[in-house]
Amino acid sequence: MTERFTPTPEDKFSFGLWTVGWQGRDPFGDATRAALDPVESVRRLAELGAYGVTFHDDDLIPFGSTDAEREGLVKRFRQALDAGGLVVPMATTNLFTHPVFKDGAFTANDRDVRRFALRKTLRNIDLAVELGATTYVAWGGREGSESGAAKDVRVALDRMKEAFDLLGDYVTEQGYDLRFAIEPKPNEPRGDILLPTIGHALAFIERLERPELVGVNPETGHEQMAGLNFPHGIAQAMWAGKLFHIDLNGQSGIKYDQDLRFGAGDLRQAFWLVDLLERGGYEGPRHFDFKPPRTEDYTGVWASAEGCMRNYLILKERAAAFRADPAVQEALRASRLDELALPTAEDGVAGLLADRSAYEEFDITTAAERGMAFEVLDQLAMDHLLGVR
Ligand code: 3MF
Ligand code: MG
Ligand code: MG
Repeated sequence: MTERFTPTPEDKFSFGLWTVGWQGRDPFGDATRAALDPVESVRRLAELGAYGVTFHDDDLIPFGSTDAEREGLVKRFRQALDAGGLVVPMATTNLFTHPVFKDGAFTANDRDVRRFALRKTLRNIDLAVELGATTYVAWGGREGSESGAAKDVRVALDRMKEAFDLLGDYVTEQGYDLRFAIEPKPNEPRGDILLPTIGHALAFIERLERPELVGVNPETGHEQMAGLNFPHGIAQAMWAGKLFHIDLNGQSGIKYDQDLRFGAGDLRQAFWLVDLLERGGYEGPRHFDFKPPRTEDYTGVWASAEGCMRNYLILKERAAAFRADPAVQEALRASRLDELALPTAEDGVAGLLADRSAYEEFDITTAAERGMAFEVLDQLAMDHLLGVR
């Protein structure tokens, strides 16, 4: 492998324990791989050049463990982190596997389930902070329904708001340096999930009591499952100051959540995404939430994890080459990207109304006839992406 695509901790690559640790169980088939010890995951990820590891409470401490077991597991994990030099930038709660969450957690119709979900989350927030996490992700995979009357969505959103307001109160009262990131997904496992896209989540956050504490953790495949353009969604999250974290992976079109390694699936969107993250000042972890296919043994698992990072670094190099190419800069000017950056009416309404060239004398025919030169620009991008320029 080429040296320049070998990751280092400065690249800020992180992985969920549940990604490399996925045993390949799916709705139609049993596990194809043996369980992976989190300590082994930490060791291998450190070797591969990752900087961080993330976890659901249950990834580290199996559901139902005693306090003594919990203590022992956390201690081993911490030792592994120290030995490998890995950090825990983010943690999250599993509010979807146990049958008690079959109708959701923060928005389950059953009030006692909602209270349990909050307690489970608060408990893991303490551990997350103890391990140094500054972001707490909330993916509400079971918050939703399969049928119309089963969920009163407006009321469920009241409960969702109540949950995030309470979590915000808790971290504020505790003085924790921790922000929340909502992870949208349109469906799977529920037929329809609440807060299905980045846009829904951004609008929801503005209704919270402490909106500054809450952002988004968008996942490549989740937006693409809804047929949406992931880089566009990320750009809007960045524009809103809400890109607190990101789940990178691959997806081929509108189908089940594939969780392919980053770069597989829609490669062009991956290229524009890396271009955006690198140019747009995103400083958070480049976090991979993928599933090494169940065809793979552990050699394949680590090759898949390596591939995520390698593809990111290749795309980073390709995007930088695209931006540095004088022909691209010329093509960007020909496509008038510099003009898009100018305010439209800094002269205000009065100035706009007084400007006859804006309307009365505007040469509509000429303006309608001029080409945008986007095809030349896009082919240059393609040439860079394919490595022929
Ligand atoms: C499911 C997901 C989740 C979330 C995780 C929070 C199991 O499609 O993407 O992974 O990412 O629960 O980070
Ligand atoms: Mg996913
Ligand atoms: Mg995810």
